[in-house]
Amino acid sequence: MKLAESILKKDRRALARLITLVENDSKEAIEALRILHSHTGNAHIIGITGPPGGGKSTVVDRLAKELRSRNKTVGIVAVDPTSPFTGGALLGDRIRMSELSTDKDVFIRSMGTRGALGGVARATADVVKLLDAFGKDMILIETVGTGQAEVDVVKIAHTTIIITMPGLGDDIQTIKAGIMEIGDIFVVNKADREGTDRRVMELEAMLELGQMSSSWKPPVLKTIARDGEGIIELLDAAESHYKWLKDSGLLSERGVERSRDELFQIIGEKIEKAVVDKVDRQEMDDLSRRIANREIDPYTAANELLARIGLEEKK
Ligand SMILES: Nc1nc2c(ncn2[C@@H]2O[C@H](COP(=O)(O)OP(=O)(O)O)[C@@H](O)[C@H]2O)c(=O)[nH]1
Ligand SMILES: [Mg+2]
Repeated sequence: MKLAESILKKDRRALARLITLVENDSKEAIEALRILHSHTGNAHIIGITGPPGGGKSTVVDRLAKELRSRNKTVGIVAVDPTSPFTGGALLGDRIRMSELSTDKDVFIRSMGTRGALGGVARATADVVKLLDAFGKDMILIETVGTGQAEVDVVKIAHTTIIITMPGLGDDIQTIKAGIMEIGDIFVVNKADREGTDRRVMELEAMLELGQMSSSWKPPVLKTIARDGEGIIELLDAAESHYKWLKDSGLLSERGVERSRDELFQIIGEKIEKAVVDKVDRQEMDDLSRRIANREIDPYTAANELLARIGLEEKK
């Protein structure tokens, strides 16, 4: 209770401590999240993804500065589920070098896969909730756009920004394969380099082929994040997207969908835990072996286990 109250009183150290508890899946964290739930739902959550080295961290740093000049408070979560050696500088390092590091209205947290027991997407979602309850106006999540874990991370966001750059012929393929569908705004960063306009045209052509059903047409913007160019337009586009989500009713619709997913995830975890508490490891292994040996089918086996907690399906 004390920690949740401290969050509402904007105690930054309590926030940092609670985030660690969330990452470790502790009981105290759940208790705090329970209390804080009614204080969430006010932040605009932005996911920023794309291939390593494209300039995500630089864009995040610039966006945060622009937000501060608009008097908005900022939370930043940097997620790297893959490896620390993905090319670009670690966000923490980049921010530490910038004037944001001393701004008490910018809260920065890096997350790895280690410690995230329920999966990195789940831990990130809870950390974002804490930042939301704390009262951050905008929350920026940076993650490398390469795999399913990262796509799951980005799904937490209201607005997804895909960052790419000119050159590197292959990475447009990577974007196409994985994350093209989830982009609300596309950015060609490093617009100081040759090939920028071609990359913009490629993206626009790909977008023409895709999502025709939505009334939101993802814009393709050019930035030179290193020099802060195009950042105002990018932030304006993100805010237009959020407004569109609200006006179209999609924001609340997606909120309900997300809550349903969360509800079933919690229920699933609770049932699993209840079963695991009742059945010892040896028995679980034996049952799994019998399924593998085709001595019993998994439906019957599951029903046997569910019977131990009174949830078996009656014939
Ligand atoms: N030429 C140029 N370099 C940039 C620009 N933005 C970022 N960079 C550089 O690109 C490298 C990778 O940037 P970073 O933000 O760490 O990329 P990330 O891996 O996507 O987070 C760094 O050396 C940046 O200084 C830009 O607009 N133009
Ligand atoms: Mg980065």
